[in-house]
Amino acid sequence: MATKAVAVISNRDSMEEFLVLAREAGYEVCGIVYLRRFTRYGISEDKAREIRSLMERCGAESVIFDTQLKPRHLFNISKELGIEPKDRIEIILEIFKAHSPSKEADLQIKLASLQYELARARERVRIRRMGEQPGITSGLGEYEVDIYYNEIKRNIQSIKRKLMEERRRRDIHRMSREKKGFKTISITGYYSSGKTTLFNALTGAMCPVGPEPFTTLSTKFSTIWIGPWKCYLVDTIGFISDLPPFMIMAFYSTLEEIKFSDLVLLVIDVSEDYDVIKRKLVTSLDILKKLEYNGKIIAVGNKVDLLNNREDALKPIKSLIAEYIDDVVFTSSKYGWGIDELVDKIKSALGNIISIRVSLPYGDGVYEAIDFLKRFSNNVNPVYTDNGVTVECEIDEENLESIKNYIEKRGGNIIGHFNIKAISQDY
Ligand SMILES: Nc1nc2c(ncn2[C@@H]2O[C@H](COP(=O)(O)OP(=O)(O)OP(=O)(O)O)[C@@H](O)[C@H]2O)c(=O)[nH]1
Ligand SMILES: [Mg+2]
Repeated sequence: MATKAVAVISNRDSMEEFLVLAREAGYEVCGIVYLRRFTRYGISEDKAREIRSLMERCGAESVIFDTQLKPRHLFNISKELGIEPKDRIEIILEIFKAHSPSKEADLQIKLASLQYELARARERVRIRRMGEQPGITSGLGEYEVDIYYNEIKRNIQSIKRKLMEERRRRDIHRMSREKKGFKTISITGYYSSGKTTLFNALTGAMCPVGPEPFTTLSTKFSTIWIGPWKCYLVDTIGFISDLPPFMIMAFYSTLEEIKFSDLVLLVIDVSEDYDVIKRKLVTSLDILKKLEYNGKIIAVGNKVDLLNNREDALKPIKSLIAEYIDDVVFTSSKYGWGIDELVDKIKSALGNIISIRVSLPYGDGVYEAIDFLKRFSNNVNPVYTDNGVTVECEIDEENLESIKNYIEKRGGNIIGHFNIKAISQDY
């Protein structure tokens, strides 16, 4: 059952986004009050009256703010309204709580909640002690307040320790992937932009997709071949604007791995308004910077199937994206449009593909050599002739030297190699 709420909006630009978040957190927004600015103590008496009367008129049980409230503001507004409002952070935390799919995500959410609780503990305690709100801290004295405060701190420490263990496990995984020559490609972007749908289109996997925000809460991955590269394709949690730093730390530590990617696909929902696309694009790039990712980015302008007059509609979006990112592909992940072009761009971004012809004499180690080649290529098809084995396959040019050394040590040779791009031009 949705809770009826009055939404207090101070940032009209991102109002739509906030209303989606509110709905997802279980609120039915039955009235909206616009707030131009906060006063020193919170909101003016007039504003409080306006909110109260709207609440009465539409039967709202709750008030939600689209910004983060300072503890003092929260305290005073609660007093003014006779009810404790929820702010943007709590709304997001509620969504995350409702969707948490993994142990690590659980821990992240708990940590973020506790850190937020800690920041506001003293104020909350004071509010509750005034008897206006029943709750776990009602009626506590100063001594108990300290205990409550310290307990939160202890809980935070214990969760941080558990998260460190999880992180160490992920580090070990990552290093073993790197040793095996995997390339890591991370699919990033705003929530609901179509990351998981793209992930599915690229992998053929079936992961849950949905119109509600944060369908993917923890990072999911799959291993696939793209050209001669074994890739570790990662589907990530959606970006969101205006996250306070402590939340970025908590939730986005699952995004830390992005830093180690060889390539980032930044998915952008191009069916949204130009201004929204721009804001989300800039925010996404900002988040990637905060995550210390400095590598290659391919922009994926997704959901083109929703555009009328596609060519015209895409023109301004193309120029906008070109201001920030060199490589862009337009797709409809839902219908599989543009996926082949994207795969070609991914290949160009990952390196230079060349085709080689290896010949090996029969003898000990020929199968080992074939297995060796399979580490560098997905299309190793040996042909057995009277004089030995020949294998034609595509590899990353970077690996040519080490393959050559290995093959020559086993009495074989590489009898020709050519650039794939040069061949396709000849045809
Ligand atoms: N029309 C259309 N809808 C799409 C396309 N790609 C994704 N969608 C829809 O957009 C919604 C969100 O897609 P998801 O793939 O779950 O998006 P996401 O970015 O993974 O979302 P989060 O995991 O919540 O961050 C779903 O309803 C998809 O069916 C597309 O190319 N065209
Ligand atoms: Mg997803």
